[in-house]
Amino acid sequence: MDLGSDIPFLHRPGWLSAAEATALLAQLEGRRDWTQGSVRLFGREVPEPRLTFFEGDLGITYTYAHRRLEGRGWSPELAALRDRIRAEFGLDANTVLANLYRDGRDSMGWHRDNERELGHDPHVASLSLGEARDFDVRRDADGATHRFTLGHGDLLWMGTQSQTMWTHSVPKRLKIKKLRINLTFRQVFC
Ligand SMILES: O=C(O)CCC(=O)C(=O)O
Repeated sequence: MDLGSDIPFLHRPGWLSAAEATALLAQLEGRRDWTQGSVRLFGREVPEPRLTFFEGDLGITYTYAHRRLEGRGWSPELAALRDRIRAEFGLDANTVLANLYRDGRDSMGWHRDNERELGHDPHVASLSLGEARDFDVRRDADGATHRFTLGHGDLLWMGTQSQTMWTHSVPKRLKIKKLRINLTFRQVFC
């Protein structure tokens, strides 16, 4: 089915210039706070198939899949991106959750970003760096799907109803040997 423009996702290829994206990728790759979290699924602790770190305003907490993340302030480079996103999309992001996919074996299953603290209609700005990966979205109403391929420096805006009427995923791609980093800027309401 051709979803045309009837879709609350906006793909902005090259939102960051290649030079900006490459510098940011190198900086983020070198961070020491990447961790492999685990989530509780059906009563079992399961390691996440990716690494993550979290930044946010001091005192902000965000919990997903029983994993509690705490804001301890912002690094200058991510604060600058947060401000740019705020100016361009009007999203008052006070947190960023970063995902590192070591290669195509890392992935993210179908889900929505709809935790209670994200409010009744969460909007998310998602920035991709490194290896291009597919990003699939699926509409609840009829199961229609659409695939984006998110490349180095691309921004994906997930707007109104993107988290209430749709799910999304990053499927495994076993032929991909290189790393990708994704930053999801979110507004957490206390
Ligand atoms: O890696 C991506 O592009 C998506 C990340 C995502 O879905 C999430 O953090 O909830």
